[in-house]
Amino acid sequence: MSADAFVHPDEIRSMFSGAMSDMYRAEVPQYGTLMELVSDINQERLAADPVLRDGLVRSDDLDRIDLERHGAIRLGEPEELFNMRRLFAVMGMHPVGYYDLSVAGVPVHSTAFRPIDDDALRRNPFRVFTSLLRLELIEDAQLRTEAEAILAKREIFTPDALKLIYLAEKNGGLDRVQAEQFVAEALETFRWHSDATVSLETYQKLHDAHRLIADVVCFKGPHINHLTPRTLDIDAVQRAMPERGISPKAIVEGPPSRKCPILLRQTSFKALEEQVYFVGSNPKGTAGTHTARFGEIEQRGIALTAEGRRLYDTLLASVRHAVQVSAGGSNARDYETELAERFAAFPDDYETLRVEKLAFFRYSVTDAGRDAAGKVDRDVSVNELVDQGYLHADPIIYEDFLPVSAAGIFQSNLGSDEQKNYAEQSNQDVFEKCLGASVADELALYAAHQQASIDQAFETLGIRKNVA
Ligand code: OOG
Ligand code: NI
Repeated sequence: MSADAFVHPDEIRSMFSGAMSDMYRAEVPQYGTLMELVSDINQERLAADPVLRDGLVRSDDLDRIDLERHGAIRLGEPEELFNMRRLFAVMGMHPVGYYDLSVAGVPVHSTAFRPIDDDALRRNPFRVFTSLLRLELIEDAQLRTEAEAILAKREIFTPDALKLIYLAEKNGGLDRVQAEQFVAEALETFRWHSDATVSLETYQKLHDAHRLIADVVCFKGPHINHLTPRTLDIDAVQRAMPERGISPKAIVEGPPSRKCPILLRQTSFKALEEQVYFVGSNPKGTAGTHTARFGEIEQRGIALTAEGRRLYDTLLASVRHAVQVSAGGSNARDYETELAERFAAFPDDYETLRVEKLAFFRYSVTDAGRDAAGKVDRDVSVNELVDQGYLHADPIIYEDFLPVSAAGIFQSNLGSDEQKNYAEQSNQDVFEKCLGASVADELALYAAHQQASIDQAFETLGIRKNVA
């Protein structure tokens, strides 16, 4: 079959994220309410800020402003992760980054399946934060064996989904009919099932070991546990949630509000208590409840270099050391004040972020640079070219996640300050073996992106390649 007959992976991803959004809104009506709130506030911000609006028009983002940016799932077994990688690859989503959440008391490690190229991100930015349960962190050996046996019995992919993944790998793509079928079959894996696969007693035991373990082990599949649209004003959405009957987590995760946004800010509404049925003596099962699914919003800023990231991590750790926010959030104000004060040490203008190499930028040649092409001094530096007005620098947006924030999102949805101290630590090698591939290094991706823009600009200017 010719490549033309294949549906582009970016298009399959759009079909899939659209179908997932419809499914999730139908399953979790409060998520629909959050989407409406986000859209209203985005419209207000756009009307009030023509510069912001023009920027989004220029970057061709305006039409897609309300689209979901990410979702999350939690898997139980290595083979599930292996096949999930194959499934996401059909949609142009590849594993980027390794996140060890055990250091934050959550017994999982994770990656993000996401589009990598700029064009692919622009066409549809949808990504899925994917965690793998670390059963070895269950201390009770008998319970661990029981959990393993339960997971070994489940198959989270439909036979047709597996067949279509295989076909896509073999032929290099899917045609229209296959792509539509693939999306419908893939969706089944992410669907909510109110029938648990275990008895209430087993659920309770796993739940006592860690709430998250029960969420992963006791159900037929890795139900999508949240979706996350982009907001242009996260503080406004956080404030307005209660007016629409939505109960937000206590604080916004990530950096404070700034003139030049960095990395990622996110907040969520608390997971809902849902009716489920456990395996029991009567045919319908034993009625009970489970808390898992929620809604989240995010706002992204510039990607930081390793040095910038170190500064961010140090400042954030000092804030968290000074103020621990309780699940009730009674001291959320103190936390916000502390956050704002400590982050005053993080430069808040793009020029300083760039010159001090704290963040990544995409360089392009200005009109003046084009006029000067071929006449520019060959040994000139990137900074000099910017100062001379020949190069322009735009922020490269952070497309990944933050482990401390992710842990905060997990924690707020475990319904308590549940914290376990796990002795075993980070194990990227084991994760990559389960995945059947290595994860891309996100910092290397941003650095390559920046360097490619410099190479391109230097070529346009007619000078040798240089390093930022
Ligand atoms: C994932 C939590 C992490 C984020 O946005 O940082 C996450 C989960 O609860 O499964 O989605
Ligand atoms: Ni999330």
